[in-house]
Amino acid sequence: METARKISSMEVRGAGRIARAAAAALRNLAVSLNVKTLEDFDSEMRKAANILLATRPTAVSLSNAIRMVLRYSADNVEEAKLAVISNANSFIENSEKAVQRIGEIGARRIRNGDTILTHCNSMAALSIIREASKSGKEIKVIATESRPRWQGRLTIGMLEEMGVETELIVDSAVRSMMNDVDLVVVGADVITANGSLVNKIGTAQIALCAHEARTGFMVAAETYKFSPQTIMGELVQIEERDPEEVLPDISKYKHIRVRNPAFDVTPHSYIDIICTEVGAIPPEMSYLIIKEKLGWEMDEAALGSSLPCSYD
Ligand code: RUB
Repeated sequence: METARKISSMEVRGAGRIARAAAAALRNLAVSLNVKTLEDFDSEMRKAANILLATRPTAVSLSNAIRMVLRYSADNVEEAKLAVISNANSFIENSEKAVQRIGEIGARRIRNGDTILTHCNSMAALSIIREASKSGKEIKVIATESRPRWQGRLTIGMLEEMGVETELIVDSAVRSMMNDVDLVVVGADVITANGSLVNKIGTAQIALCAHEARTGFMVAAETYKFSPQTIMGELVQIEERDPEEVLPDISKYKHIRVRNPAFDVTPHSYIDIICTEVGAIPPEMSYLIIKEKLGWEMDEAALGSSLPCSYD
């Protein structure tokens, strides 16, 4: 499937974007499927969902989106198709609205004259920066390169378009800049039940520096980035990518092993606030978000079923 290839190769990347792309792919598949029975429809949808799920193992947004799209009950193929189309369209629309809302809520915490440090390329984090700038606050952004995939270059491109004063730094310059930073704002791939954050590799080091320098640390995360599975004790799988992303001529070396984890875990104790579309919450409230917003997922997670059923 083309969307799965694009997500694996990171042509489509970022937790929110991959979730929306997966929802759109399932919707388009539903439209194009030429099957006679509900069983066949269901099985084709599940097959596609499993291919999408395997593309990037860390982002819970992907499995949350897939569950939301495939949550339907229908008496025939036509009804099932309509339900998938409607679920996918609502997920995409709500997800885009959530990013906008996070921007509006998070921007209130940014003061005129603030310097904000951001890492990687997060639409939710950039939404906060965009709204703060649009509301007339004079702000400066420090963006990290985010090696090995250089997502920082995407970020500075977007900040350039917004007309926000920006400095680009190498990832290892974070500590030496931290005393000039008022607030760190990053996105999220996963928020666990205890409020810890899984995000682009390097985020945990930045949080540690911010903590030591007493600089605020804010996470921008839509509620579908929260992981119901972690309530059931599941650990978040950290994606380890191709070593050649770090060392392209690795074949020259006989005794060198390259490690390339794509994400790391920031403890909740280093996070001041998580800005979601339903409000800015302390990390300790993450359990409530999972319960209230994603509560229906817990049973499935508890039962260990991989995907919801399409019919009763
Ligand atoms: C992207 C990354 C982003 C989050 C949030 O990693 O870590 O901070 O996904 O992004 P990758 P958003 O480039 O490996 O996908 O706020 O856009 O969902």
